[in-house]
Amino acid sequence: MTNSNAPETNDGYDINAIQDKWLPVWDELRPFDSGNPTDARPKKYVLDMFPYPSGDLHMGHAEAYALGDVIARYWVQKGYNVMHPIGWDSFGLPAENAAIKRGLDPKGWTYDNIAQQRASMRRYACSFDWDRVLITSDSNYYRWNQWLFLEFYNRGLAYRKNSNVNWCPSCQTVLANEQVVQGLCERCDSLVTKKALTQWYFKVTEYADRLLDDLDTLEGNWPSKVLTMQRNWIGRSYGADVKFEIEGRAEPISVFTTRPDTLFGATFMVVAADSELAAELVAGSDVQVQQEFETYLEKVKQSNDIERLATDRPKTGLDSKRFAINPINGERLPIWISDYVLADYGHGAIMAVPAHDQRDFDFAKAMNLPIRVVVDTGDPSPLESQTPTTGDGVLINSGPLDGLTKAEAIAKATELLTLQGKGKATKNFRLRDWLISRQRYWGTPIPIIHCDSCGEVPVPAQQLPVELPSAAGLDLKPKGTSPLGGATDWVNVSCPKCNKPAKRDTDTMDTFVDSSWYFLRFLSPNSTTEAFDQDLAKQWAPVDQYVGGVTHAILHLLYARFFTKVLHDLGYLDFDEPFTRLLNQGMVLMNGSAMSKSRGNLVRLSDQLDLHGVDAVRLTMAFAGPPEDDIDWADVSPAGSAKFLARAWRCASEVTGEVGADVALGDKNLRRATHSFLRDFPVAIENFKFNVGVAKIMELVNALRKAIDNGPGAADPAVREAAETVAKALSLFAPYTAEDMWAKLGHQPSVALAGLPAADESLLVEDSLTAVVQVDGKLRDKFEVSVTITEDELRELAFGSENVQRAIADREIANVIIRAPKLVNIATKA
Ligand code: ANZ
Ligand code: ZN
Repeated sequence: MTNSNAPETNDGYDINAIQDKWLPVWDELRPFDSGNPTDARPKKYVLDMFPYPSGDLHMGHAEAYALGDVIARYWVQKGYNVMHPIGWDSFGLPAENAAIKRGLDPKGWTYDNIAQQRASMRRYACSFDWDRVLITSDSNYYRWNQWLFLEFYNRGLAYRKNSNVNWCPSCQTVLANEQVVQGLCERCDSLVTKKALTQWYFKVTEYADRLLDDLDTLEGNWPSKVLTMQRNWIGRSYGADVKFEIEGRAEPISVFTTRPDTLFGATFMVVAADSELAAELVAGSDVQVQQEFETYLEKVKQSNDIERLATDRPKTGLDSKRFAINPINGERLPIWISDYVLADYGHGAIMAVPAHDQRDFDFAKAMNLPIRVVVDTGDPSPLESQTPTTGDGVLINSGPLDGLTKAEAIAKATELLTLQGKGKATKNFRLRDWLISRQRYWGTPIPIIHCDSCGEVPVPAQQLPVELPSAAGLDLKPKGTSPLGGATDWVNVSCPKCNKPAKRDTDTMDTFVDSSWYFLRFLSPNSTTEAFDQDLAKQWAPVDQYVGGVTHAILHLLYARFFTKVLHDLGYLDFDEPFTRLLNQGMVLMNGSAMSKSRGNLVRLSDQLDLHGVDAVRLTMAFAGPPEDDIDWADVSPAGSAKFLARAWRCASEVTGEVGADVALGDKNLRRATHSFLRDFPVAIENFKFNVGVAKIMELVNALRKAIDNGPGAADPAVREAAETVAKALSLFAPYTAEDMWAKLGHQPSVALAGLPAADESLLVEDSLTAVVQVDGKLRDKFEVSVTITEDELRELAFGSENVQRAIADREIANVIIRAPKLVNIATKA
């Protein structure tokens, strides 16, 4: 396979020939198999986030898999049995939309792409264990999604409810909160609206506290940015639920507040416009209010949560003409209706304290409502400065709370309310339950049958999998109801309980279900009897090192953590965090922006590989900078990488010393360079400083080159030692070149298994040290000298020193003691 775009051969270094030579050898050798039960090496599980098969590999994959491979190959070199599997996250909208656009079956399209990606990964020399592969759209995978769903269902962790859900009018499907990005559909960028629908949920909120608290155990091993994002997403706030009696309503209304200390400053109440409560309050008000409300609600439905919560947005709303009673002082408060209060947070209603909350302040101003200051923070009064104060201070205008600090007043107010049965301390989460049903074809069918007599009936375990019917004859175009409804033969079944005619649930699962436990499936990817092998999970899991994009910092990681905790509680796992260590790599940009076809700055990986060779591209990815940073492909030099690789390769081809010659006889300086490399390189790699690791290899190659040309020469055993070390280290980044070097050095493949020895500490003593010269017991001079300095050289230095000569003056020398390399002691005759 010669290529017309082949890089310059760089003096005999022909990367295309090298690639063609070694790929089949590795296929034969399978150096990265991890399945041998008698393998005595310690275990390590390194996992790269698996890709969507939405086309061939691109530059982003090239970066991610190059970096993940450095880690996996490093631990192999360090003597570990590394499990490094790969699979495809192959269900989901991207495949389905692409298939619809091209008029193809999502299945054919998906599996073609998988074949292409698999071939590219092989060419890219990823150190995957090719016996551990999974594809989530295989029924032998998704049947376990169904099994897990039923496990959850039986424990009350999967349930159906009707509520206002995020709806993408273009994808014609519901979206999880996490899939709404700044109010837009994550997939197609359409404005997301709300729709009342009955949907399936996983009860993530039951795990909210643990999902939050256990983040502390990941501190230091996960990027702190990701921990912060998870914490904010879960969003626990402590505060109080406070009950307000409502005039003309039997039941009081509860509000959630983080500031019960400000109860005396509440001057009105606000109810979310799209809540049932608002509709009910309005129904009990006058006709004019009812008409205004209807118009207002229509408008509110057009906007999303982000807009609604924005502080800089002009406030809108209407007076319900109903009244609430403040439980702390019996004050009568008007109830307003607005969209800045969300229906599904807290209780969908708030007590408004305009003096100490920005949005309440803006609303009070807009609607001309009273403002009462109750905390003196030392800042100018909100009434004068037109800015609410939110800080700590001393309570005023607050009866029994007067004189207390904010914290004291929060405690006291909560206590008073509790005593009177009008409130209690509580906490609230931003996290919502996970909406998992989708009205789309290409996903895991939900294993539930709906029967008119029995209601929801789980599909019996022995009837799993519920296979996805063929797409032939189905209209896959989004239309608001699942395309599976059209598969009448499939839908109509008899009820497993009563045998009467019943219907299958036609929704499919969110693909985040698939990726929430796939890391466990890799332990026994082909098992037809269980989702994963529990004994193997004990041995291998959790994942020691997870590598992937920061785009999955919230939802995927949160869901995988949730699944792990549930499986732990169900007794299937003996750990409850899935990923011990996490590395997020940055993005690959071109001229400052993300690559995209429409922007015209797309760089094709296959072109880069043809142009520079696999190794140069991989090395460039690792050398570009810290892995968390973005790489601008316009700023890096794969051609420079190729040149360096050629230089390293030539060194190996020039080595003439015998394999197995006694290295102790080799050149000391070069040996020291090799062993300080062996000391520093692992530190760099284990701290994800891959660019530093590459720089260290470059230094060693320089030393090696110098030793061959102007030093002890190509036959010196230290030269062989250095060249072999370069090949081993380089195998992490440039596996083809490294393998070829290894062969040139007279070894059998594979260099990947050669092992990186520990540094020989005895060779690492300082290169130079300070020698001192004493004359008659007094220190007269100091020199930086080489540790290998001879006695004669040291004598010459000492007697050449002006300071020493002055100290001796014209006296006669009685005695000279020289202890190279440290000391010269001169005694004169008195
Ligand atoms: C009175 C108050 C006074 C508040 C004050 C804040 C400052 P976090 O921290 O995000 O949990 N709130 C409660 N439910 C809401 C809803 N459904 N939609 C919009 N806002 C809501 O925020 C809790 C605070 O957000 C609560 O405390 C409430 O306003 C408001 F000086 O109550 B506060
Ligand atoms: Zn039935």
